[in-house]
Amino acid sequence: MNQLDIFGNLIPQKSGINPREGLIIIENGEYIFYPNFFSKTESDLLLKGLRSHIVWKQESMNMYGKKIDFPRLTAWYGNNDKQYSFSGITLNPLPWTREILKIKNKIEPIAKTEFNSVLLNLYRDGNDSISWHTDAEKELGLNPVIASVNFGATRRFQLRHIKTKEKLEIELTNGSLLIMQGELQHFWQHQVPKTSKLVGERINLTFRVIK
Ligand SMILES: O=C(O)CCC(=O)C(=O)O
Ligand SMILES: [Mn+2]
Repeated sequence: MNQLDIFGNLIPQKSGINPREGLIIIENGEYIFYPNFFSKTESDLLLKGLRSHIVWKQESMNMYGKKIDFPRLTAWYGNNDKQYSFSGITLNPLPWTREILKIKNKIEPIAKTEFNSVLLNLYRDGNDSISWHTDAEKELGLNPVIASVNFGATRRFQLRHIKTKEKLEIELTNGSLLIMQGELQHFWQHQVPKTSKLVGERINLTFRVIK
């Protein structure tokens, strides 16, 4: 549980791996974390379903005239009037699937947000990753609420304060829910680094509101 000071205010989280759950207030931002939001049975079923029903794509970007593959597979689903552009690519959404809607319906009351799109990432092994970035595209609005759901292998999620370089780490376990909100995207970058550990597949879904 969160710790409160004598005035009843939440004590900001210090650097290091964060095993706490619930609403976590940090400097210049906040997030909500539940390591076991989905049960193991539910998570294993959703991992299998998403693995086979989602149309996974190898997207690439252009860097200095060279085509570079993203180190993971991706997919974009949601309301059909919402396009999304990042890293030089523009995605048109595929229609919601039964599994994605099941997840969306379960997380929306916690996020207090109605999402209209979801970006899915498939990390095939420890060599797949996403490097330092913020989810601060214009179409996400000023202080976006981004709900990230994880199935499969546990991977380490890192946050780094843009100015102070302070680092926080969270183990994103099978069935976990991480909601980034408040000013977080203005002040903190995040990444899931590669790992030399032998890890299996992991599917991450980040639900977003495209304005
Ligand atoms: O896989 C994750 O936990 C993070 C994914 C992410 O940051 C993104 O898709 O923008
Ligand atoms: Mn992100």
